[in-house]
Amino acid sequence: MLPIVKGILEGERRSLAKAISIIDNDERDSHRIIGEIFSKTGNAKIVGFTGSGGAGKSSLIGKLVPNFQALGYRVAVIAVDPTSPITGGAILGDRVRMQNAIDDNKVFMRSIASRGALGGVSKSLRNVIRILDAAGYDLVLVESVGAGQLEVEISKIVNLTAVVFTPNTGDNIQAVKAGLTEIGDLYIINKADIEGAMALFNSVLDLIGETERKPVVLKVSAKTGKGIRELATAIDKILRARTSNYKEKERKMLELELKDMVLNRIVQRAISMLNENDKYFLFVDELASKKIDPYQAAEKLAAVILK
Ligand SMILES: Nc1nc2c(ncn2[C@@H]2O[C@H](COP(=O)(O)OP(=O)(O)OP(=O)(O)O)[C@@H](O)[C@H]2O)c(=O)[nH]1
Ligand SMILES: [Mg+2]
Repeated sequence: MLPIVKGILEGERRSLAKAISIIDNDERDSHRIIGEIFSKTGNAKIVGFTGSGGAGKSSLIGKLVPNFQALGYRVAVIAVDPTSPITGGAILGDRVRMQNAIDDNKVFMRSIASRGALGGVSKSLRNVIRILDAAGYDLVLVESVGAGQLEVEISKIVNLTAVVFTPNTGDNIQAVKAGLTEIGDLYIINKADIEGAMALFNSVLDLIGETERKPVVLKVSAKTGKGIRELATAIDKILRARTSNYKEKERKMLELELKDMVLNRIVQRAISMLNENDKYFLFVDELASKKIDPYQAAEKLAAVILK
């Protein structure tokens, strides 16, 4: 067993931090580490928090953590930051924001970078969660910004997606409609203490309430703390109600992951096969001199490679 793996299994923070860096930077040892801890994973429940920048995700998480701890969870937080590297300012700001509420020795917090590629984030996130899971954290909260493809990817990894809306960041019903209706299991209207929260709450209820999944919609304020305990209870309740689905969901996730990884290897292999095949450049020549059209060229070349 690698010494770092021993540290992970003992929940030793320095080993955890180091292992997460190794995973996130896709260093050589990452495969061995995952290989050695994999059989000890599968216990953690994962909740994603998504929503526009400034919606209050970090503030909410900060207030939720002690409530989850009171419910008996060992909590870890991962901020997926697609723009800034690990040393960037975002997580520092978040730390300050979360600080009041969080006892640093009981919660593990970390941000992961993504280096642009979507696949990179998913891979990093899955494996970082495995590290935390093996270390005994049984509730992992994942913060990510936005409503794009990244959130859809993340929603495949987490057990529950909470979408955070707020009246003052231009969130309106259009934003709700734009994709987020599909990924949310829980909709949180944050900043209930400011103007417009009730109207937004009602609009979201109208829109979401009609969908088949009937997700929960809650109004809270991370600032005043109103509704936070109820929110923690609601999340806990959904997680418990779904326990029977976990094995099934985990299986699906593993299937997707395996497919991704195999396809990746095949693509890499195919690219080198193409580059090494003389016919490739012959076809390019023929294309350039208009002797063949792209469809025919692709068809013939693929047949040569796949032969
Ligand atoms: N009035 C009010 N302000 C809040 C509330 N929750 C958060 N804020 C403020 O909103 C701002 C953004 O909060 P964050 O928690 O950083 O929001 P975020 O969604 O994590 O932001 P990003 O990580 O940048 O996407 C901060 O200034 C908070 O103090 C709330 O319930 N009411
Ligand atoms: Mg934040």
